[in-house]
Amino acid sequence: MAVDYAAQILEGSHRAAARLISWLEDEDERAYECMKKLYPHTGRAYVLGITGSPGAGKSTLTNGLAREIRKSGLKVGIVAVDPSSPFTGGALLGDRVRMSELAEDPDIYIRSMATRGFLGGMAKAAADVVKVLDALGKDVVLIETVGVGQDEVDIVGVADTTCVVLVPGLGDAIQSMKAGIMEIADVFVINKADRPGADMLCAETCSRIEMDAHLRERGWLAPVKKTVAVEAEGIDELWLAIEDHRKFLLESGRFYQNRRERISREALRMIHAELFRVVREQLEKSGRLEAAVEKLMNKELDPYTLMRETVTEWLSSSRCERRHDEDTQS
Ligand SMILES: Nc1nc2c(ncn2[C@@H]2O[C@H](COP(=O)(O)OP(=O)(O)OP(=O)(O)O)[C@@H](O)[C@H]2O)c(=O)[nH]1
Ligand SMILES: [Mg+2]
Repeated sequence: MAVDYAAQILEGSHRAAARLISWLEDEDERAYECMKKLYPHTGRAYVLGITGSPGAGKSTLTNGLAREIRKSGLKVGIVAVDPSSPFTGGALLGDRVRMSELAEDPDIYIRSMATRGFLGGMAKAAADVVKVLDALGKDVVLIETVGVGQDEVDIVGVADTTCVVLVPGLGDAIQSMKAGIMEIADVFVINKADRPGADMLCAETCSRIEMDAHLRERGWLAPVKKTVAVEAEGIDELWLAIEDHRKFLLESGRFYQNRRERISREALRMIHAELFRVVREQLEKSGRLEAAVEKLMNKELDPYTLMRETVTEWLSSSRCERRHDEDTQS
């Protein structure tokens, strides 16, 4: 192992963190050696997810929140997931320009991530990057994600507190929201409150929350906060609401319960990805995948049988290997 980025990261080196994240993006084996060393130093940072539709003002809010959090001396890490999504086209440059003001602060670290290229999926990638920023000594890690598709829900699994950003004037936002969104939001943000319809949207959101018996059972009713992110209005109040949620999690015991669930999910996801990689590699290298596909095409084999047989054979062959290893060792 040539360079020990782990040691440098633990000393707070942004440069080393950037290198390690690139290794993670490239699925470079060396990344995992570093991650192993960092793992015992993770779990300290508070993770805040900011999600919402494209253009809702998530980056502007994230920027504002980072400034607000810095006022109390806390160090901040920012992960912007897929700023160059097909939905938002040229947003990357805009993000860079706005975020660059923050980049001058040595206690803020910002990383943009494209969703493509991560074999283990977006959630794993984000979880890894959060761990790096955590080990780097950031007290709060903000993750910005566009709330589209399944990934959004996965991201929630990474965050301690999730803020869902809504904006007036996008039609009946609440109606068109996917069912899951009420449940993932710990705090609602009505951004662009300078626009008409903000009060109405705020009232609608509040009554939706209060009517939902299922949400009441959680013991936490998501507060709804109005902001004008471009004017930095309402950000201080938003941060207070986030801190309230953090207190609620700690006092109710939910904090540790959530983190336990997260660790369990993460472990399963990683095992799943690794098993898949190993089995796939074996099938491809041995030419058995090609042979099986040929049979599937000709209907000499069905995928259900293939699935079961592959797993059974793989298990027995790895058992044989283990026995062989044990025999040669003794
Ligand atoms: N009027 C108004 N405009 C805002 C407000 N907040 C953000 N904007 C503008 O909305 C646009 C999108 O803001 P971003 O912060 O890039 O939004 P985003 O949600 O990060 O966008 P994507 O990452 O591309 O999904 C920008 O032109 C902002 O200047 C606000 O409170 N009021
Ligand atoms: Mg953005």
